Amino acid sequence: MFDWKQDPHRRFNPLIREWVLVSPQRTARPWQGQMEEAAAGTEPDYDPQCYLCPGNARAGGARNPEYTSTFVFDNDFAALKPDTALARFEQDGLLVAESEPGICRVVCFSPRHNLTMANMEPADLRRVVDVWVEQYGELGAQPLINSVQIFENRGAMMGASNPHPHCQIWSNHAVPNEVAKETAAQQAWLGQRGGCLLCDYAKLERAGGERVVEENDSFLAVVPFWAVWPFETMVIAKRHASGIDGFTDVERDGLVDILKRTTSRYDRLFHVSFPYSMGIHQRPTDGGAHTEWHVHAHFYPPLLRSATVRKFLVGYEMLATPQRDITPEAAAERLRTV
Ligand code: H2U
Ligand code: ZN
Repeated sequence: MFDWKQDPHRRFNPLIREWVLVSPQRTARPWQGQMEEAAAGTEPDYDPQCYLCPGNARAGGARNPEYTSTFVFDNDFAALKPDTALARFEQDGLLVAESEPGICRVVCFSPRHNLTMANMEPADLRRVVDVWVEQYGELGAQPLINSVQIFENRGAMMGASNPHPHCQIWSNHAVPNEVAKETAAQQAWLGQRGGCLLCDYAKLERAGGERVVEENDSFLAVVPFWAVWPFETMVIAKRHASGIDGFTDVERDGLVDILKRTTSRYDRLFHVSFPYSMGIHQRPTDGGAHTEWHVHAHFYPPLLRSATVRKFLVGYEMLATPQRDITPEAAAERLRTV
């Protein structure tokens, strides 16, 4: 008899139409790596060296205003530039390149250097959500911008350059790989089943409850059935909306609530300010209605078994397919108990 809790199997991710290998039997294997607790960081309220704190100089020469809530600025070292001319190169179908115009911004969540989403006041985090909606609208309305990616790198382990609470927004002409895959999968689902993939998925997860970590009136946080990272979660809007601009006032507050609850659980799991990359996926801003699109956020945290022991996507995963040991059901259970 096959045991889904114990025996190796693969699971299908319908959002990107790729597989992940699950090997629960390996959670019993011996571990001889490090297990120490991370040093508890005590960051100050204000850091004179921080290029994001109010009033401080940035590396690019600009100086931040004495801002008191959120602060948005164009990235001084932007990966994309708005004045890039459209160009295409192709040789024998093998050498293909396209120019990529775009706009990159940085959003400071708070003037306070030592806060995180988990410990910000809900009203202050609500201001951040409002800024996300404003930026999505403003950037997406520009003719050259067809995709707006809001994302947060949290923690040195994920490459964040600074603990000051902030996120980045990269908006560009081409729809990036992950968003393109999710667009195609959601379009196909709508075409074949006549409904929304994530509305259907959210309904199924709410009915079962096994992978649900948090829930409020407007949102669900689940460890997806097809999760790759050990404690990966997906925050799904319960009501169908293609982007954050479709959220009501109540839903924006609901998003604040679910983000705070989910990141607080993360912090309690290994008693550390939990590192992750988080991003909001929503409809491309290419002028299409994109009714197939269902807005959601992904949390991809690297930690595996302690504050310092992380999962690597190497070896078989680089060459073949991603793999996990702890099942998504077991991960959800652990997150629910902290
Ligand atoms: P990360 O911590 O996620 O790397 O984001 C910080 C961003 O801030 C990064 O993209 C930008 C970097 O280019 N930055 C500035 O725009 N001005 C500065 O003075 C330093 C860093
Ligand atoms: Zn700071």
